[in-house]
Amino acid sequence: MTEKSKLPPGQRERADFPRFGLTQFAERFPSETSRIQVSITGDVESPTLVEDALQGLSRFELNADFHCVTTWTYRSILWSGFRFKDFYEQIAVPLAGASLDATFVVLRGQDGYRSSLPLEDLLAADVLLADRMNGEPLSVAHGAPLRLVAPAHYGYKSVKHIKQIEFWISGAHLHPIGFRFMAHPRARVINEERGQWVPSWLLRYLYRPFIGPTASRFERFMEARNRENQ
Ligand SMILES: Nc1nc2c(c(=O)[nH]1)N[C@H]1C(S)=C(S)[C@@H](COP(=O)(O)O)O[C@H]1N2
Ligand SMILES: [Mo]
Repeated sequence: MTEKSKLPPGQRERADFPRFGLTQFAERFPSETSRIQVSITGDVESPTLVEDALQGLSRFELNADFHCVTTWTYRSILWSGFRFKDFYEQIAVPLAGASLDATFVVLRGQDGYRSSLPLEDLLAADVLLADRMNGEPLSVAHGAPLRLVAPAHYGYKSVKHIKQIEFWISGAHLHPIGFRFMAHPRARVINEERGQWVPSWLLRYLYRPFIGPTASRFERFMEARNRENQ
């Protein structure tokens, strides 16, 4: 089959893969872009800083479409990295002593961004902690040095520049960024779980006008940063 699969409900294909997010993150950047350092905290026996241990996990490649909640989809990205499931089973539980009763996970980026998902969703075979994209080390625009890739969920769950992963027994630690209606606890693309309380068909129309200006803003700040670093 060479024919492309159908797009999920409400999504439209975009020709480029923009740097994207909530407006306030356009001008924030990670301070460390090459060295991976992830601290494991929350309901754990011993909070642990993971550096080299990650490289001991099996490497996986994944080809996936990327779906932003604002309705743009960029198709067929080749990611490379480590399965979250392996990170959980081979690092978080044995090294940090993450509670076996943990059900919620909060991920934090160096730019102050955060998101959460049920642990169960993160254990799916297609969820990666990715450090490479399309055969190259992850760019700063797309999440260097390490990002989550959870293709079954809207892009806002795929935290870039990961610095901390928290395992929690209760979901009380879930404090979404931005307006609450924008944060669905699972945000599965196939079920069109865009947000809470506001129907998804309405969110499609609310979000679409912001795509162009948001992408431009993120690009402008990225270019400014590149100029500064030259
Ligand atoms: N650290 C961090 N992660 C983030 C964001 C962000 O602003 N900061 N934005 C989220 C949103 S809303 C989307 S759509 C994707 C965009 O990923 P991209 O910039 O690689 O296209 O990253 C998600 N992860
Ligand atoms: Mo997004």
